Amino acid sequence: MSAEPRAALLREMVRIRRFEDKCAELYSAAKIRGFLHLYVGEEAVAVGVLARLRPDDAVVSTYRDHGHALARGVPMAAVMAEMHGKVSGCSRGRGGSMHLFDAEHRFYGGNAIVGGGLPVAVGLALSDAMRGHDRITACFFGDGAVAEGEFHECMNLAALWKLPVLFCCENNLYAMGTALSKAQAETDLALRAASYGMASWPVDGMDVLAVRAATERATQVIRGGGGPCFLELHTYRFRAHSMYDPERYRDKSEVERWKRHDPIDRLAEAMRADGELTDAAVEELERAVDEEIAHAVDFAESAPVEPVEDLTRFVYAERP
Ligand SMILES: Cc1ncc(C[n+]2csc(CCOP(=O)(O)OP(=O)(O)O)c2C)c(N)n1
Ligand SMILES: [Mg+2]
Repeated sequence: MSAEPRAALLREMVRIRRFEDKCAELYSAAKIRGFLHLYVGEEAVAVGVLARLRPDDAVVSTYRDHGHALARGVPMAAVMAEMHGKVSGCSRGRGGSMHLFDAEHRFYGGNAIVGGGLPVAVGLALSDAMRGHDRITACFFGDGAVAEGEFHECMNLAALWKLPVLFCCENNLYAMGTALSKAQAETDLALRAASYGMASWPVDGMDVLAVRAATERATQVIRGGGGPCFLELHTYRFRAHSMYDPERYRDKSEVERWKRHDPIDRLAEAMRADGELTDAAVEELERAVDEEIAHAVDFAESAPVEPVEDLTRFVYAERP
């Protein structure tokens, strides 16, 4: 792979990482409220998958949705304003961190319900199939969602009707404080997906190039009419489940071990080894990203809140 796309993947992962570091800081300062689930450590998944989707494909996310939204192209300022609950946010400040939404980018939302995005994704794909659109819906969800009944209903219908869904299972080994092996009898999630009769395979989710290549292969199958595909992306969150989690369920040494596979360092090291990345280029990248973040924070802090008289709007669809 040439230097240019690798630089773009690196830039996107650094953008997500530094954006979320800023969010954690703003949360501690009570500028951002509600729940906050960070994606730190898992950036290669969103960036690698979304690098191979087309603008007219659809994306469905989880409550850990900042990385998916940014990698999809939802403007950072609109995401930051949403985190602040401001009307200029991508969901008019009504959703917050867990409910980023942007129809223009076909980003059909974060979702606070574990597994809740799966039926939305299958419905979007069914709609595309019925209308004859050559479009894919990528659906991100965690290992925890595999224990939900709707997961199995969705896998079955998508396979039965050969719907164009790319199932992206972010297996970070934990659902809140419960280890996968303590909750699920069969922990090979790609194997379980295969039992529904769809192409599925495990992927090193800490390697953005591997994720990108697997997505390329899966989208070829789906666009070729082969029905849905399932990627089990092995990844790890470096930070707590949410900002309230004391992390008593895992050893610090386990976290440190996974940090040695940091997806950003891994790509940067490969690029350095090939003479594609210098210290000066890293500095410039971080400076540009920090400038974008500072602009997003200014935009969010100075944006207005929803006027009180609008508070009952959007509960039901408005008549034209
Ligand atoms: C239907 C439902 N059950 C329980 C919860 C509470 N809950 C919030 S996050 C979570 C863990 C989900 O873990 P996973 O799907 O692996 O995603 P991760 O947080 O690891 O990204 C649970 C059980 C919920 N939000 N929705
Ligand atoms: Mg998980």
